[in-house]
Amino acid sequence: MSESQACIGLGANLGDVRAVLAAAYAQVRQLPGTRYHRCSPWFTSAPIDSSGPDYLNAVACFDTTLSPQALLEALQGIERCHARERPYRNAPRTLDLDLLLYGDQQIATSTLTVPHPRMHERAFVLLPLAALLPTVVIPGLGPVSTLLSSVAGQSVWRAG
Ligand code: PH2
Ligand code: MG
Ligand code: MG
Repeated sequence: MSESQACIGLGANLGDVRAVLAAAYAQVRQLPGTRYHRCSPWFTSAPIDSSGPDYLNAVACFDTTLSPQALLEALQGIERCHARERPYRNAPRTLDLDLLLYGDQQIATSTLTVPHPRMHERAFVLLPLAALLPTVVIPGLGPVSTLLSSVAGQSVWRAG
């Protein structure tokens, strides 16, 4: 079966974010059909188009034989384990797991858009992604290093 490199964004700003993100990442590492897991450093940032406390974010990547849709559903299952609620768009959340990249594929279905449609506008995604995969190219958008310059005004700092 063919294997692709997937990148996911992890984020949270409600509750015990460090504990929940650590537990969620451990669950991601256990997903069937995934191997060679790597995670960026953790970053803190103020909510962008959202509200509540500061967010803790990271990007993880791994090789997987799961299809994009199967991976999306697995990530949503982990979100549900951690009491993720969706009362309104961009509401503060106990856990957010976003499928950012799936190999070099561009996907647009009713349930999934890859690359994630707003990832190139968000320093809290691009900085950890660049720390993990400095030469990655976001399909249709360009190298992460180039995209970073357009989000230079957003304040994101390495979590202590
Ligand atoms: N996620 C959002 C909206 N805004 N802001 C920060 N700083 N970090 C996030 O993860 C985040 C956000 C929607 O998923
Ligand atoms: Mg998100
Ligand atoms: Mg999400």
